[in-house]
Amino acid sequence: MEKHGYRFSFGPWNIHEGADPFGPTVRPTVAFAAKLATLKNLGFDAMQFHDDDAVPNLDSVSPEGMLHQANAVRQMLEDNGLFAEFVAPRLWEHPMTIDGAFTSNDPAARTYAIERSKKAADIGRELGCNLMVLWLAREGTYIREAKDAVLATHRLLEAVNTLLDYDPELRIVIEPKPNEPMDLAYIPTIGHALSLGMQSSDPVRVGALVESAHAILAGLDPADEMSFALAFDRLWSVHLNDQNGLKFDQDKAFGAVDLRRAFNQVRVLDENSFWEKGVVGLDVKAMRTQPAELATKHLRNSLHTFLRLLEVVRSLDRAKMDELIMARDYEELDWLVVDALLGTR
Ligand code: GLO
Ligand code: MG
Repeated sequence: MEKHGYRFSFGPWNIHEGADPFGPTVRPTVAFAAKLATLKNLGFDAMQFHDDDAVPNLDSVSPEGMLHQANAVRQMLEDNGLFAEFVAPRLWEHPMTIDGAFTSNDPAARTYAIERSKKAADIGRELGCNLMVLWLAREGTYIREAKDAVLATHRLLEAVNTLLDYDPELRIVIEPKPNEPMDLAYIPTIGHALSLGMQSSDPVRVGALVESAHAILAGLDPADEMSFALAFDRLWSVHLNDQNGLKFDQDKAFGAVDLRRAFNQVRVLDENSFWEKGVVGLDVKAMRTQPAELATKHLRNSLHTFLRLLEVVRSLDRAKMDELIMARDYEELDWLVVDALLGTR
């Protein structure tokens, strides 16, 4: 589709070795440069980054070494006509973050989390992007009595404020998820993410990222979660994917489970000119059964599904829909949508 106006991204972790909690890797590691080439060849515009995707071994690199490495990555991006969408501090792998990062009961762990996030902000600056994603992976508990939830909420707010203060150009997007790796997380929905942002020291610099699967895991509709953030002009990124009900976070290709649910996400994004506001990001995993040379089709499929659904959205007969809404003939409206999704015979 020509002239759709959208820009697309995925993260290096979306081309992966295929390990799961019950089995080892099944594909070789792909070098960052090769992932970048795939990104470009598939028609994407931007790369998403964890801090250590840009600067491996971040915890043991000197500050100058960190900036030097980040700069080399920026050069690679520029050479390929690409850009960095965001940098996210990876606060869930280091032993210090075993019981959470900003909400850990251990003050040394909380300090580590703040210092690590400041490094992520510095890397972002060096990559030429001021967007930081906070996926609050371990900010929750395995048992509810382990932490004070009121205190944890204050600690999250304090962390957001510290980062806003550290870099006056930084914009933060909170990516909520209700569970996994924790039993229960403190910021499970967009409502939680946005209330935290509104309480911060600079609310215009805190927005949200909706991941389709995370909304579904919270028992919510991703398009409605997006709409809530759009209503306050706070939807600055999305992680499109799909999820087959309430189980582990599957990160299936966008639209692979429920095409109509995917259609409605594209519809609300397009009705609210999301192409002017942010990049359409994917967060999808290849099936473990795919051999290495075929393990990027989940990215291709997701992008194509978005573009095909965009065609459907833009071809809808809006006058007819308004008429049906006014007449409250929702069965006919239902058919109009289903018929459009089924395509021509
Ligand atoms: C996991 C999250 C994860 C984040 C990424 C960026 O469930 O979706 O993939 O999006 O680490 O912070
Ligand atoms: Mg995500």
